[in-house]
Amino acid sequence: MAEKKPVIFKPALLVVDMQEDFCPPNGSLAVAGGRDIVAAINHLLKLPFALKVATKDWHKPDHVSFAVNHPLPDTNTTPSSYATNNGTSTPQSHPKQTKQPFVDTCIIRHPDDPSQSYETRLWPVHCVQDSPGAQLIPELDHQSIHMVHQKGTDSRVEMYSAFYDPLRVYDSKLADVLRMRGITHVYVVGLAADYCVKFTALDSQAEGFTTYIIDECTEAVDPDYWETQGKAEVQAAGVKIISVTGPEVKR
Ligand code: VGL
Ligand code: ZN
Repeated sequence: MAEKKPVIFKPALLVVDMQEDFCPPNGSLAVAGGRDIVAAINHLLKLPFALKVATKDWHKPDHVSFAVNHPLPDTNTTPSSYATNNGTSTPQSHPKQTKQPFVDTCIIRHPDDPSQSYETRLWPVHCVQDSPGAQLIPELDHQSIHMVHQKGTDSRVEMYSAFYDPLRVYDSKLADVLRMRGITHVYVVGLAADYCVKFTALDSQAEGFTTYIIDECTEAVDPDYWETQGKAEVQAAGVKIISVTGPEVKR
């Protein structure tokens, strides 16, 4: 018989990026159905998780993931023609062209070791610190949240995970927070399934927490990718995708 282990179960709920910019109707990076998962999340927030954390994507205006921060080489004018505007108020002859959100990508390099790099998708401006779009949606049960945890604050790196960026240039110390409180299991919900929820769950599992994504409490930017590939990717890493609806129990 297997040796008996002591029962330790101290679950945390991570509510990822339930912010205006990720929700219809006005979010700059709105995920379809993003607002509709809040009722199920609020149900979970009423339960006695040992720790309930809401994360916020919290970018400065110069964040590397904003497509507008990636100018294209100018083809119509000489490079100096609108760079400084010569100190006058003459309007620019044409707007500066930049990379396009959702379609273009950029390469991000480790600031101290350029040999380490990754390619990442570019986005519309979203979740700028203290802007209305960065606020948690008002429908969320704010009273039940113990702690708000900011991510994406280092403009040099993309940070989908609430723990750290892919090259660990920036570490939000979330793993320390969870360990300090003796958390054993982590339940991840929120937006978006295929980006911040996915990478937060992968890092949580890798940090040693038994990690779950709750299916009804997340929505994807690209639902087709999430259903056909994304779920299998996180499951292959040990993350469990669970459902909190039904069966109809007879009472
Ligand atoms: C997210 C894209 C860019 C997310 C954050 O919260 O899933 N997606 N920044
Ligand atoms: Zn972001």
